[in-house]
Amino acid sequence: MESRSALVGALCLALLTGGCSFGGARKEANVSSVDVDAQRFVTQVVATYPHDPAAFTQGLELVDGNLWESTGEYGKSGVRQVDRSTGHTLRSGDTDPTWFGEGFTAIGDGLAIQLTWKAGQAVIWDLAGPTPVGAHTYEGQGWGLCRLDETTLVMSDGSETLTMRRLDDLSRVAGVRVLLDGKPLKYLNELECVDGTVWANVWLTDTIVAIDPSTGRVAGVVDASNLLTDRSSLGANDVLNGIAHDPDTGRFLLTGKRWPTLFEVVFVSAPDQPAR
Ligand SMILES: [Ca+2]
Repeated sequence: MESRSALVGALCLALLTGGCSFGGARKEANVSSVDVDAQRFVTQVVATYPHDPAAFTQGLELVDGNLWESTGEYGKSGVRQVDRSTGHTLRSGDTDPTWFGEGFTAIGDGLAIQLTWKAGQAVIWDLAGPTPVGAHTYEGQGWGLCRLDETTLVMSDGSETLTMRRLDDLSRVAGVRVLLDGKPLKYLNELECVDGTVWANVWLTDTIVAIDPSTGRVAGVVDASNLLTDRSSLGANDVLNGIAHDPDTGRFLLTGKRWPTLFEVVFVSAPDQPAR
């Protein structure tokens, strides 16, 4: 039931139509108009798995059922395929040590793109290695990346603006300003595209938002603060960062920078969600 609720939620947020129900484990919430405030959700943990506490997670994505992670920091950046159940790295490749790895998404044909923070280089990876086989360049900072459709990628840069980019060369096509309850929402970081909705976690917070990329409107806000209760081993920058959607279950995999745990979750309506 939970997985169905999460899947329905993602679809409803994408469509922004009335009559959809979210998070059947709690009361229903309906999107009746594009003008209403964003709906509020919380995370409900279905399962937990180990996560490499040395991994500075910058991107998380399931590619053909395999979990891939991009990591950051100078001299430590790379991409890796991870055994979901153990957290062990199955295979990995190192990013140029002078580049700081950031967001990651698969682009088909066994390839993926990894952004870098300030280098303006988007590394093209052949996931069979994984081996870097080329790069695109871009202006400004690179933070998060996901594939919206067959030809379009969505990219964040830490601001309140998402840019749509061509999948084949990462050139900028358009930009959209993201608004939460009518106000700009900056620090958009790791992204996950699910059926036309862009999910983004907000840097330095436990908040994930669901964005309609055609308008920039935030349709849903997820409070994920219940995931990692013991943060005594973490530093100030070791925050929630990593969203991967599992199309087989409708659930999401979430983790953070140097977090010891990967969480499998569904999003359910917040208990104080106002009736609509
Ligand atoms: Ca992702």
